[in-house]
Amino acid sequence: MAETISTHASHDEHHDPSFIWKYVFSTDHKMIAKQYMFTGMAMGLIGAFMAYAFRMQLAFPGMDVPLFGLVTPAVYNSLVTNHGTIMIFWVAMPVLIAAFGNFLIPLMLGCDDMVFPRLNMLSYWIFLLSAVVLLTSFFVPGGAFGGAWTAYPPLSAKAEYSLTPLGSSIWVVAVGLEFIAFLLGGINFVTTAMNSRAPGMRLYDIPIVVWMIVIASILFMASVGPLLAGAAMLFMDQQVGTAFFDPNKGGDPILWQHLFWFFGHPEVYVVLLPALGITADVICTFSRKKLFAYRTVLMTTFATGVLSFTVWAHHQFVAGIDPRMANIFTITTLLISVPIAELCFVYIATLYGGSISLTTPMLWALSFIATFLIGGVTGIFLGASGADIYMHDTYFVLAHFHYTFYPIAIIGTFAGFTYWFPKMFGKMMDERLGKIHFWGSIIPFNAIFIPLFYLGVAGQHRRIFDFSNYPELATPEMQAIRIFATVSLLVMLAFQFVFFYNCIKSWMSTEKAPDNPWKANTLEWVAPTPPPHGNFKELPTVYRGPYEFSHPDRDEDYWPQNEPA
Ligand code: HEM
Ligand SMILES: [Cu+2]
Repeated sequence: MAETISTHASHDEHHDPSFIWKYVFSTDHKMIAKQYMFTGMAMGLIGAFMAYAFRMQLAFPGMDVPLFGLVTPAVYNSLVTNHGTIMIFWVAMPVLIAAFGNFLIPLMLGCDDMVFPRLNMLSYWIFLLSAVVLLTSFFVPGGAFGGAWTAYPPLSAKAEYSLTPLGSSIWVVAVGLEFIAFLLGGINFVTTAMNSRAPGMRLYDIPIVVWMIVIASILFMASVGPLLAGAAMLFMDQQVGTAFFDPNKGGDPILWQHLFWFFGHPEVYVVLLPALGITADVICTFSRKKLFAYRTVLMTTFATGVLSFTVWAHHQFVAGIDPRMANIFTITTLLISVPIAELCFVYIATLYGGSISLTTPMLWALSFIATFLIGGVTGIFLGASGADIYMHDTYFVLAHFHYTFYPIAIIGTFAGFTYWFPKMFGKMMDERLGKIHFWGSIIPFNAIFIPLFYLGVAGQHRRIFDFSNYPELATPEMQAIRIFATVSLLVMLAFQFVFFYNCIKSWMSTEKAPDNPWKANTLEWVAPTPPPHGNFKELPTVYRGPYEFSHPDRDEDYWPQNEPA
């Protein structure tokens, strides 16, 4: 409470904040959202650059990769490990939850800021510190951690088993700091959504994207505890001489796998839910309809969250768990595909009969459904323990989870970014460039990963540095497939310049975006563009459902079904 009061006081004090107060020590949720967004995107460039370096190595083993240099076996491992870690913890998390959550929650709830603005700022700075700590590991003796993003002991636990003893510990510390940052953020998000809504806004009037970010925050906070404890134990194994995970001294490496995946599977839903929410809102606006079966979607999301805590051992079918246990985890895994399939149908039902306009954000949102469906359907194969024993740790798994993470981290981000760009930066983006960027990303993405399903079924193992060392896996026609995937990646990366050019061009343009350019019906578009400190000229009163907010710019012709009966 004290926090809230002091913020209101500071609203008055800092009417004309200096550069430092405005951009560095800002407690304004919109500025913190941008800080998270830019940091996340910068880390995304680093993660993509790593993918470029190791995919070049896979296509042309032993070559001096342009702009990077030689990829030795140890460097390969570090790159793959940190690519995975960065993409999930330092890209998907900050962009989807922290950036969109910070930007949207107060605006969509019709309030002036987060409940704990200073905690919010602290969260960002701890997050930035964690990113810096992680990146320093590339410059220490031995290099960055190379024991995979899942950090299984014994490779990760003991100096004598690891090529990167110092890098491993820095990795654990960085991940721990990152978790703390998101714990602080999660507390803020949940409290704000529960306590700080505009007058008249019931829980059922909260737009689905806000709900999904809030539920994701709850999932994160509920799952991260055991892993934080596990990280502390791993750190002690590395540096203090304990043996929690060292079987030679009575420890149990499988314990780590349980701690990791008890967090790791819900974590997939932590990043998935915000992306699903963003997609839902974009689809509503551009099909001119409200979300189909809103309350059912909300209940489904809660149910998915609970179920996501019951599937973790599907990652451990080959770790020697009892086959009867494996059956149980097979069943829960197949069960969790039901609510996700339901959400896909909800999207299609929302589109059905709508007046659809294929803007750039809408193209991204539609492609989310198509690509995520491939990720989900291939997951059903892997969830069945019998099939997984054959496919485990092959490129089939790799292609499967990229078909879930790419829609989440990349498509979800671009859908949300291109949709809310006018509100965030006060300018419109160029639609033509936006569409070129869309097609230039989505076609090469499929060209990279569809062949990898094939390689996986053929038995190609993941995390292998040079397939010419494994003649049974490196037949000539398979090398051609690897080269095809790498070239597709180069094409995709080249098209990202179109995006950056579009951002800069739009941002520099002198033409101001209107307050509600898409004629959307959620509350954030009622605020002036870009929203000032404190967001709304006067706090709005809500008297309709989440997708029926009437606003000055509301286009009656577009929203016929929202008229009160
Ligand atoms: C930009 C396009 C991307 C490409 C071309 C790419 C490519 C790859 C490849 C080839 C590997 C496996 C290397 C090996 O096992 O030897 C890999 C691993 C991985 N990638 Fe990606 N990736 C991309 C984007 C992403 C995104 C967006 C995410 C998540 C949000 C992600 C998460 C991961 C994870 C978690 C791993 C596993 C790391 C490990 O084995 O420890 N990747 N990626
Ligand atoms: Cu899982």
